[in-house]
Amino acid sequence: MSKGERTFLMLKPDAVHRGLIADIIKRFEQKGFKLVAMKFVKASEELLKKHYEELAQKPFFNGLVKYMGSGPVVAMVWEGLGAVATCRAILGETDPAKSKPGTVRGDFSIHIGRNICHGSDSVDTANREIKLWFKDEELVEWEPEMAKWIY
Ligand code: RTP
Ligand code: MG
Repeated sequence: MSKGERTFLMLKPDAVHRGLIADIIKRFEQKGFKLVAMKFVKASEELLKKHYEELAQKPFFNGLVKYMGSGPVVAMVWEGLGAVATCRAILGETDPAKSKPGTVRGDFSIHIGRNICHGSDSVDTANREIKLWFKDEELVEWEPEMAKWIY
């Protein structure tokens, strides 16, 4: 694990439509992770199919791609020690019904098909997803003033 570990997070269309963008981003910011990149986009079907390519054979795949393309998303890269696993923990379980209160999905959602926010499931996946959603020059190099109070 390094302080430079990066993960890809994405607020899904339900989070955007429900006005939850700030509330959710706030949790990763308050934790102490560093924002490296962020964009507000309506993703193409092609991009979403690539993003979820590992799930292509699942019965819910077409519905998932349709939902993810039904409105804008907020795509982000966050960095910090253990960012991949800790951000997944902040999100909760895939199924909101199994997510504890205090997690994003536990607090803001009910249904597995409308679960608010995506987080990469491994460092390798994160690297693949970051490349898929962002150009190198969109990843911002900066040192937050607070960093010395976190590490
Ligand atoms: P995500 O990739 O969106 O962060 O979610 P995840 O890792 O927790 O779960 P994953 O297995 O990657 O599934 C991606 C999304 O597909 C929907 N899903 N529906 N049984 C179902 O109906 C089902 N299983 C998964 C969820 O919206 C999940 O977030
Ligand atoms: Mg996943």
